[in-house]
Amino acid sequence: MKLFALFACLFLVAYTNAQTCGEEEVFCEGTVDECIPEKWYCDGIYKDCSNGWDEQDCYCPAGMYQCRNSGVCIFYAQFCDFDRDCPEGEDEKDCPPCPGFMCTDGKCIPSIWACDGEWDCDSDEADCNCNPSEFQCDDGLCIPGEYKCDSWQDCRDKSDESSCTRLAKPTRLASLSKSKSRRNLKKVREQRILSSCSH
Ligand SMILES: [Ca+2]
Ligand SMILES: [Ca+2]
Ligand SMILES: [Ca+2]
Ligand SMILES: [Ca+2]
Repeated sequence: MKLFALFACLFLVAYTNAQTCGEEEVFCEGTVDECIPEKWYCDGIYKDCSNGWDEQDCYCPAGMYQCRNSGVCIFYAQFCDFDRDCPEGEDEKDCPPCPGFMCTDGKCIPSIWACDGEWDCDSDEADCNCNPSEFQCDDGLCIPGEYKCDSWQDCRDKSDESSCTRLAKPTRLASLSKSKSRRNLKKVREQRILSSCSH
């Protein structure tokens, strides 16, 4: 019974200490009241807890960050790169705001990718104003007007091929030529993006 009371007491002390750490901190187990920033845990750089607890049981190579709980190893360059690399997302916390277009799923993309006719995240093609010559899919994507009712699905939601009166299927030749022009369209967009990045 005494042993149980001792364990209960130790647990209570550890729990109470853990609770005194801030939200972005971890408690140094085995110490009385030491807390360190999360990013210092298993950072392979320095023993930040006085007893070195933060660098025990770490298996990521030196210079890599070990994500909490999951143990996933990431490079420090993956912090604040607008991609969630740690399962719990601590690599994307407290980061500067997105310099481009912020998608509703948390992804940050260059502004020129928004409303460019290709989905780059969950929301960059919604709420775009199409040119008069374009057709707007129900989900917001703009596609060339001639792609409407051409028996090819161009809108993710198939709205370009719904409400069509004609059912004619494209000839093999027509299909090939359209496929080529679509590939070219994509290539042009990629070149446009690359050239804008190099400036
Ligand atoms: Ca450390
Ligand atoms: Ca990241
Ligand atoms: Ca886009
Ligand atoms: Ca179509």
